[in-house]
Amino acid sequence: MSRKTREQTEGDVAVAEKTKTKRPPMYKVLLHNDDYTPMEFVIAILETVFHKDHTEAVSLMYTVHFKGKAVAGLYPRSIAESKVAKVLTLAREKGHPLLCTMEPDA
Ligand code: TYC
Repeated sequence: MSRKTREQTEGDVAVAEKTKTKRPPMYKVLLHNDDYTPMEFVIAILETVFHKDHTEAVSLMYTVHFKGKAVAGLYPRSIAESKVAKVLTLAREKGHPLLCTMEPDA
């Protein structure tokens, strides 16, 4: 059996620490379909909150409309929480029932 040198072990620790600091756990932010939120409002949310261009926003809105839900973005936890809160605040201000949730990525 071979044994690691101190340098190799320190290298492993450095790699582990680097991995931890550079790759936080990621969360999917999902938009859910409903029968009342206007399509144009969902498109505007995708453009303003999730920084999609207009073509991608329209496509994603239709994915939600026809399939029930879709991932609007993938973010570290605190950013995902902010996106969800922003979407819900904007939707409720306009009286729309739009649902936005987050879940761990895999
Ligand atoms: N189904 C809605 C309609 O027909 C549009 C819609 C799309 C609502 C996406 C929510 O996340 C949503 N007006």
